[in-house]
Amino acid sequence: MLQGLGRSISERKKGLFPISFKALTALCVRHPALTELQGALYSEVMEEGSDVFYMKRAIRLAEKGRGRTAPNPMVGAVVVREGELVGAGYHHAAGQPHAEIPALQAAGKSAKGATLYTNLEPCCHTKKRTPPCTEAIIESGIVRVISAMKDPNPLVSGKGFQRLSDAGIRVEVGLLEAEASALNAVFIKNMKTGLPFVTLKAAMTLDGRIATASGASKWISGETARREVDRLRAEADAVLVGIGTVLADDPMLALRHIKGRNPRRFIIDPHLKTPLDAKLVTTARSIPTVILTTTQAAPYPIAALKAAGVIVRLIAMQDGIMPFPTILQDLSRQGVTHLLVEGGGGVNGVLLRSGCVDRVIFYISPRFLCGEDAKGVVTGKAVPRLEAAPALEGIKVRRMGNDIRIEGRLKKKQAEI
Ligand code: AOF
Ligand code: ZN
Repeated sequence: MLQGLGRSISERKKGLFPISFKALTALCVRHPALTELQGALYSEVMEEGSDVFYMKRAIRLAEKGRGRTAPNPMVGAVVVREGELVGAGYHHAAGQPHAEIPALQAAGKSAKGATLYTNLEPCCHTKKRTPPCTEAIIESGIVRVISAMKDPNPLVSGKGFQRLSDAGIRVEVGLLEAEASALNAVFIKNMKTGLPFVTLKAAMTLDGRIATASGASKWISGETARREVDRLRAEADAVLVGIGTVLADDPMLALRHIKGRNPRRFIIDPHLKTPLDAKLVTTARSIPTVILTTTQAAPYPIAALKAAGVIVRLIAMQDGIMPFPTILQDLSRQGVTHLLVEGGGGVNGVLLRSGCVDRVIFYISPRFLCGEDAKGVVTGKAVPRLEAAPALEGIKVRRMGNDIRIEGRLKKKQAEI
């Protein structure tokens, strides 16, 4: 197991292996080309052997499962004995062993008397795909378990820690909890609400437009940003647009620049206007397409769409609209854990006003489309008061080529907290 975790310089640069101050200095002396990167590399420095050092390593290992573990969380584990790392592992995919198992296997007899670091509470529940990790930990002779956070899964939540301490293991919880919760934000939302995590993504100009008056939008953002959108698509298990976007752009919503798993494609189409020759329809047999419509849709296209391999779901209307919370419940029933919304202004507006968005990622191109006949990024009825404006927190800003990327989590309104 440890062999697969080689400590090459490139991996260190990617931050997979936090490095000690001494080791980094020696590395820079040996490889003068690294001097330029020293600033960035020093931010990775932390005291080797500290609890934080090993927990960071567990979190970085967990991240290796990104995009493959749904509906499970990303989890990493390391085993440390007398200051020496003797085992490491991570959860590769749902149905496969949990992170603790390969870490303990690699440690073998050295696990006796050792400490296990993991970013999530070890599981203790049975009647599931894999056996409970708590029993493997107890049998291995581990004496101390450090976890970043409780498992939000009600079948575990605190019971895993209890089982370990009942067996005489020292349990410490909460180290780097903020990082660990951010890492598994999707899993936490799924467990706590039963609904998919929603990321709203858009590419716009500096004046908040996503297309010219005639609908031209290819391409607002540059290639670096567009590549990242592919990564977002590969990470989510579903992508959603409104019928307006289908009619204006005829999008494919598939990975274009990178290899990976394509998400299922969902269209909100209340009156069933999706053309039979739309790319989302003609490719439905290779990448699933689902149309969310209402009982008001004309019956005949349903049969034609189904014949083309499209799945059609009827959503109950409420006050003449398809309520987004109902849509999310339906997606959850179809096994969606993370929804990426790439809607036009209409869908973006409905979603932001409905309070159903968890995270926003906008790419801003330093250009202007100059005028209200160009399509806006968020349209529909404006919020009546400044205090009612949906707002972001935990903002991250990054430059991507010529574009600016801004990401944030939607602040919960007082009533929702
Ligand atoms: C851990 N370590 O690596 C993971 C955990 O269906 P299963 O057997 O894979 O169990 C899934 C549940 O186990 C999941 O909902 C979560 O509570 C926990 N995930 N726990 O100790 C791991 N992936
Ligand atoms: Zn487990």
